[in-house]
Amino acid sequence: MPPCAGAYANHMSDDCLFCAIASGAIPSEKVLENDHLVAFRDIAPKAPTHVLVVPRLHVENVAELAATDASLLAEMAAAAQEIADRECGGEFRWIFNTGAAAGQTVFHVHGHVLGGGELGWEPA
Ligand code: D5M
Repeated sequence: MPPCAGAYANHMSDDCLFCAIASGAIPSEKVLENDHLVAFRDIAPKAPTHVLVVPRLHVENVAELAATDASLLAEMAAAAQEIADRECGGEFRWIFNTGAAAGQTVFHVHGHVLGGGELGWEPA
């Protein structure tokens, strides 16, 4: 069985950075992991806590995930809350960049969990 295993082992995409991180082929600092998702620290953190929550299922963006497997999106929300409970007193910002113009650079859906300090609001 491939190292990513779980129910989504057959739904990986070749040449996808986050599929490779989810499978363990590329190392990351994981903070949470189960059969359906992984969460790991962003390589360029924008807040004291900056974790990416990533489903093992390869879909491009949050709308596609909601349409494909809404319960998996709900699991991602629960994981984000669990991480924020551990690291930021339960309060956090959850961001899904969707499309290149919005800043999406990795086209495997991921929720940014940001917290642990006073966050500004500078979307531009
Ligand atoms: O977010 C993509 C995010 O992915 C961005 O904040 C950097 C992060 N990134 C890129 N490569 C890595 C590795 N190897 N480990 C951890 N984090 C990484 P987007 O919303 O697509 O701009």
